[in-house]
Amino acid sequence: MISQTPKERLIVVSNRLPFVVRKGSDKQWKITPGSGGLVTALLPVLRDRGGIWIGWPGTTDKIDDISQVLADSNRDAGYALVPVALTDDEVHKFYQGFSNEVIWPLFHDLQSHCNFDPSYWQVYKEVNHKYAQVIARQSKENDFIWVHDYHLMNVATELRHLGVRSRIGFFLHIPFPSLDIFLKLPWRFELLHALLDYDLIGFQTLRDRRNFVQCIRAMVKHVTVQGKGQVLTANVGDREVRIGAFSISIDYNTFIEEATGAEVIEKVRQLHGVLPDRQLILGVDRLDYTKGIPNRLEAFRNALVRYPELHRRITLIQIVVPSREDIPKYHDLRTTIEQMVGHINGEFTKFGRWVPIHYMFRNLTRVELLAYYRACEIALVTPLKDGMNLVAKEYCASSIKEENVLILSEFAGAAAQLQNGALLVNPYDIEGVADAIYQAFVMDKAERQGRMRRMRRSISKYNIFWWVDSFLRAAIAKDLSAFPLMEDYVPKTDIDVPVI
Ligand code: GDG
Repeated sequence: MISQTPKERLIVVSNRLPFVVRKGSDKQWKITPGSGGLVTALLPVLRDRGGIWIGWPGTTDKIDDISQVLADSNRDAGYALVPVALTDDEVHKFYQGFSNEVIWPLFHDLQSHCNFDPSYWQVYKEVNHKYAQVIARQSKENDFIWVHDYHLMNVATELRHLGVRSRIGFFLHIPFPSLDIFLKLPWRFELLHALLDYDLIGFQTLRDRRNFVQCIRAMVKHVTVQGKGQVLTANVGDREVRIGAFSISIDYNTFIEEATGAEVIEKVRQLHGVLPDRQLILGVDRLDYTKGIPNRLEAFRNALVRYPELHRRITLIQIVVPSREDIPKYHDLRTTIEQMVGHINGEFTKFGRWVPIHYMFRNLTRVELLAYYRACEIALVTPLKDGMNLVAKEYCASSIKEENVLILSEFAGAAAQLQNGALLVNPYDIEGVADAIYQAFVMDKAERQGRMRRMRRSISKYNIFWWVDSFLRAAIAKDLSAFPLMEDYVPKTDIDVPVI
């Protein structure tokens, strides 16, 4: 698939480099490759056509040393890694501040969590300028520059000011909010115009793209949008901007390979041995208020109250992965979750026989994560709002026997694609989620298999390589009619999920 894209050099830009750079106990720099679908999908393209990945190395230590270490460690890779240096104040105001206390909550429809501190916006622009300077130094005219995510929405504007004429694409990994919510942003006009300086803007779903189109139609003069299918064209003054929906995915085949490995199978056996004669329900999320963990715990409690036959027959394994703990809201969230787990276990535990929730607050190894995916008969993926949610897709890919049930929030981007197989729920509807837990528990094998098969077929076809390939082709294609909508993703209604 990758070979269908043109052979220009690719410059990938993301907030963080896809490598973890830190000093070992011997005071020497250590570089560990990052994991995850984006890295897996983009590194082969970078190797194939050559290019550069630009980003912050995750430390505010001296950049000259780090540049050298990155260059040395990557000498034969076929692509280069170039760091952007950030100070502690920049990390505080650009990353924790504007990115994670303004854009992250606002774009996830949680405006009450926003801290609209004007100094954050100032530093956000300065840091985006810094990234642009590094890109401008490194790029040549024919390169394609692909910028990722909400930390870097101003980069195209800064690059144009610096005289860069290359084509620039942008992909937003989180949702794009509706007009009424976007209007709350004090810097709404500047930010919208900044996005329109990209040549191609990619969103996760049709719903995000529709929200964006609604915003530009309402807020930008002399804009027209036309086309249908996956990629639209907007004419803004004398410029043409492409606007597409590209649902991100996973490296499906590698997931299956890893999930069938001996270590994973042994760990699954141990888990069933420790927790026998019941169905296991999995929740695994980064510590984040968008993931809806308290609502989920309330729904689980509701299921135990309304369906007593579930007692001792189900166990919830809730794993919370530490994240952004420097931000006070995240710290408070952890306390709330832990108090709720304590209350529910205190209320329902049968001493020596059954503890309803097994809770862990830590990072898992890949083997552990895959073992939980495989061992748990049901997954509860119930974010209040989510760009896509890769955990949902990874869980399905790991369901080798196709006997597991996915309960999925209709506000996760993944819902549009997986609605033919998942039990869709509104995460705010406590009784609705509780009923879905019960429905999953009693679902027979034939229905489980039918649902899981449909989801896996779709995830396998629209995998991470399809995502990279379709984005890169959309940036250069002459004929946009060659970009039909994903076949499973034919929204039946304007809100992407079925209505009665
Ligand atoms: C953003 C958007 C969008 C999690 N815990 C562990 C672990 N993970 C891995 C999972 C998965 C990834 O982290 C989480 O991805 P998500 O998509 O669920 O969520 P975000 O981190 O919020 O990502 C999201 C995504 O960007 C991509 O565009 O889908 O909507 O918010 O891959 O496997 N991996 C290991 N140990 C853990 O403890 N090894």
